[in-house]
Amino acid sequence: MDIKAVREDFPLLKEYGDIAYLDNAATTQKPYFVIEAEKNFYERENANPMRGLYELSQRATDIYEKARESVRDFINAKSTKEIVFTRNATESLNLLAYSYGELLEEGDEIAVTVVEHHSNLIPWQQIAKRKGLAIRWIECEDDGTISEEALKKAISDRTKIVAMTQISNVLGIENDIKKYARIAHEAGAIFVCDGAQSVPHIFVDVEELDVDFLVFSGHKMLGPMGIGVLYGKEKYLEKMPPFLFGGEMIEYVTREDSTWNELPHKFEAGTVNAAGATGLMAAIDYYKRLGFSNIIERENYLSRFAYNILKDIPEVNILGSRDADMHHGIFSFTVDGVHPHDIAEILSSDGICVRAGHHCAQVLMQHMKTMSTARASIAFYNTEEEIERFAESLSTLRRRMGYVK
Ligand code: C6P
Repeated sequence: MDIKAVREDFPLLKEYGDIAYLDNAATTQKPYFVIEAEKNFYERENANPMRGLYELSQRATDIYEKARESVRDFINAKSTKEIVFTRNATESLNLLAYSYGELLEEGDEIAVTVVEHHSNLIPWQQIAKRKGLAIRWIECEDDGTISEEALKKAISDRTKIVAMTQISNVLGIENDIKKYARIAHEAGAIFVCDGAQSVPHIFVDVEELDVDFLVFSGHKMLGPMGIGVLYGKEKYLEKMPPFLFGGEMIEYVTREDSTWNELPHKFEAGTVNAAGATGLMAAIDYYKRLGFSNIIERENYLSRFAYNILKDIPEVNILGSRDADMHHGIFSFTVDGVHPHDIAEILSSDGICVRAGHHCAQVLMQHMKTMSTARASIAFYNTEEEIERFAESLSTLRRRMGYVK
């Protein structure tokens, strides 16, 4: 991959060539093609999709549905009926918890791991409170991985849902989703996969994994903010009640009652984000243009490169696995005696962008007996030079905070 040429595709990276953007797990930068696709929608296709009978509205509908097909193809879903557009992974999980939760009964159980992002936890907690369900915790190993034993321990004959992230946004570890979905199914539960950190970085094939639901966000995979995806098996989506009510999600309305539109429109109430969907389609096209396997290869290489430098800085403690390949470009770390917010601020003064805090994973922080960490996260467009600058800045950090060594 010609990284110099690739970086030319990203206006922000060109504009601010002197910053090292290492917060890709929070959101990625956007290539021209994505920005242009959104702009083009508003300049040439803009009308309310699915509403008008005139040609422009038809065009808006067509491009929106084309985007849905491109997402279907990207994750290998059977049908576009199984692709619901939302605002982001968070909204997808709220939809799911609210709607699938309606099908559950008092005493039913939901198993979640301690490494989950709040978005794959709080919606379940809330529905559990409302409906008298129980949350069961799937504990993790010291490196953040989930063992088969831990999963089996958390499952009972009352378990109806197992919710698990494929890649942790804090530790980068990957769970064996195919195996764990099978175990959930054997126990009679459905399996919900949080793909917010995996879909952008590894091949995710819903048929192969046999997950019942998968959620992800466009903005973490080069796409625009405000567009996300809920994939769900048709048989479950059919059974679920709508989450939001209003325009376009209905079939027929009388004074007394209403019936619902067919999938996926039943879950897309109100005017949709067609420009965002178009941008997401452009992001998927860009993945294909570069070759997803080339992207994965490059990210694995950079991940190993970063790990091997960071592990040799004595005052830096990397959380999670000691295996470079288990990080998927995500490194949470602490520096002896320096608060993570100070780490992020000093790095920022050197033009390096990392995140600091609890990363919306406070249960994991409690498990690791810490309040916060700093986190660097890599994308294929990062360079070796950026990672070296980051390491160099880190290794002078303690001295700049006033420590002698
Ligand atoms: N994690 C991070 O910096 P949204 O905000 O809806 O696009 O994605 C939510 C979400 C769900 N699951 C996982 C595993 C995630 O990492 C995220 C978002 C960002 O780690 C922002 S908190």
